[in-house]
Amino acid sequence: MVLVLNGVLQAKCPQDTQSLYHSHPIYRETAGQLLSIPNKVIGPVGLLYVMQREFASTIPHDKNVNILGSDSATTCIIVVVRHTGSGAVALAHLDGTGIDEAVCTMTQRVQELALGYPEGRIELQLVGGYSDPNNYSEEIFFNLMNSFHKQPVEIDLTLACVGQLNTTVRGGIAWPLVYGVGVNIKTGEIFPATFPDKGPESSLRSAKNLTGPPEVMDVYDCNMGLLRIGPFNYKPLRGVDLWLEQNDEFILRHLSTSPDVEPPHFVEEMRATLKYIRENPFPAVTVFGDNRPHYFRRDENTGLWTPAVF
Ligand SMILES: *[C@@H]1O[C@H](CO)[C@@H](O)[C@H](O)[C@H]1NC(C)=O
Ligand SMILES: *[C@@H]1O[C@H](CO)[C@@H](O)[C@H](O)[C@H]1NC(C)=O
Ligand SMILES: CC(=O)N[C@H]1CO[C@H](CO)[C@@H](O)[C@@H]1O
Repeated sequence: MVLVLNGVLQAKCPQDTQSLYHSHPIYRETAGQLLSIPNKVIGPVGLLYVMQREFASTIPHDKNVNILGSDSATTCIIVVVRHTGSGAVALAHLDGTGIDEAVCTMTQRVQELALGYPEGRIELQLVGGYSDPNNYSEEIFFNLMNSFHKQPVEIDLTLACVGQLNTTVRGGIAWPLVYGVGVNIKTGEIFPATFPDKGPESSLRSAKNLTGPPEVMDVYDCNMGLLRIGPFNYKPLRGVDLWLEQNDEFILRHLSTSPDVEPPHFVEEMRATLKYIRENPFPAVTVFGDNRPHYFRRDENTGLWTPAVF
């Protein structure tokens, strides 16, 4: 019983986004403030990009990271947990799977990073998950609320730009208004953003999302300043050659949860992922043969993540 809405401890968590916005109109205002900020296009320097089924956490004086961010959310929800006293922050991009565990781990991680700061509360911000025709995002919202409600600390929901508040109707089709957000880790400021560069090994990470285990992966060690990928395995994709022979429309219709409203690069990225799976059907052998993570460190000259050799 520890979810706090608009400053008030809740006995029950909201059943859906409609009832949240109905009982607490303040969330309409804060979502409106987010939506009034113009979208920023963020380059790779100082960026820690979080892909679907990943999370990362850090602290304001991390010299390797300025912005934590994720985009292409459509039916997914981007979750930001931040401790106000220390500024420790975690960001996840969640679909329907692994929510309970991810919520628990993110909350614990932020608390660990906030040790030694007696003042401060834990704030929660949710962005993404437009009103899709299958109600995928409503289900994610509901599961998120329940998972946060179970945490042993009080969690203040300060922003929920999801469901109808993140939806506009054009030509009879519901569209998301915000596809992605960035968090300035120094100030905690959150803003709509897109990220053309998804960071190292994006096809490998995307392959894990497509056919891999449902666990949400922690991709960053802020004490060491290391981006960390794997080790993990994913299933070879049956008929991957057949998939690659299909036209764009087919790929869009069958591999997206929201084919009408995907960003323009969706099919291109999906093809790159399918090709990657074709070339690496058994990553446990060909990619993570030594069963060790792949590490990347921020290069001081270029500001980009480069493979770290030990
Ligand atoms: C989605 O939710 C709305 C409102 O609760 C409902 O009217 C609609 O039938 C649902 N759609 C599906 C596909 O479940
Ligand atoms: C992850 O996989 C789902 C299908 O399970 C797909 O709709 C989504 O676009 C994928 N996301 C990325 C980043 O590859
Ligand atoms: C369809 C719908 O509810 N759209 C809303 C999207 O968000 C803006 C800002 O909160 C609202 O003004 C729209 O009504």
